[in-house]
Amino acid sequence: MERTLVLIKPDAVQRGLVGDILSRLERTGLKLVALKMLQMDREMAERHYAIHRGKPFFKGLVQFITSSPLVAAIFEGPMAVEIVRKAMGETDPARAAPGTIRGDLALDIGRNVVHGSDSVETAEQEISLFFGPQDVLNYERQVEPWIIES
Ligand code: D4T
Repeated sequence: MERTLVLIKPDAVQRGLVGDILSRLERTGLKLVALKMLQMDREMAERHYAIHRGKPFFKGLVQFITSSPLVAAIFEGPMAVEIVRKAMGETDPARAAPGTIRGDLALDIGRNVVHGSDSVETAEQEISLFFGPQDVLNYERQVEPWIIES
């Protein structure tokens, strides 16, 4: 069982795409186990994107990700990391296949609507930046329709 961190980035929140993106991810069959809306500050953004420190796009990336609220989520399930990466499509929307989140919705590489962890190890670190253990909820996913007994 894997968990992965998803960020629905500020451009997607501003464009009203949160529901669409969450829906696409839910339809992969992965289970949503944590969800929150927040605005990242510079320190948090620099930690999240530490691997890109020193790259030419780092400053713009931090500015963008802190510019307005985003939505953070954890999806859980077998191969969650790979399934989310496939659903997102390539980093550069120009290269992302139609049918993927970025292929259908993103405008350019700097505003590519969504983030997903790139490995199980990275996911663990990224999740701990956004969520505490108490934020991750445990429930059985019902595949049958709900029957409410009166
Ligand atoms: P994230 O981390 O946002 O899920 O994106 P990816 O995992 O798909 O891609 P990444 O880590 O290589 O890039 C992180 C982030 O930086 C932006 N970026 C990237 C950019 O603005 N210019 C660039 O040239 C690159 C490579 C987009 C995503």
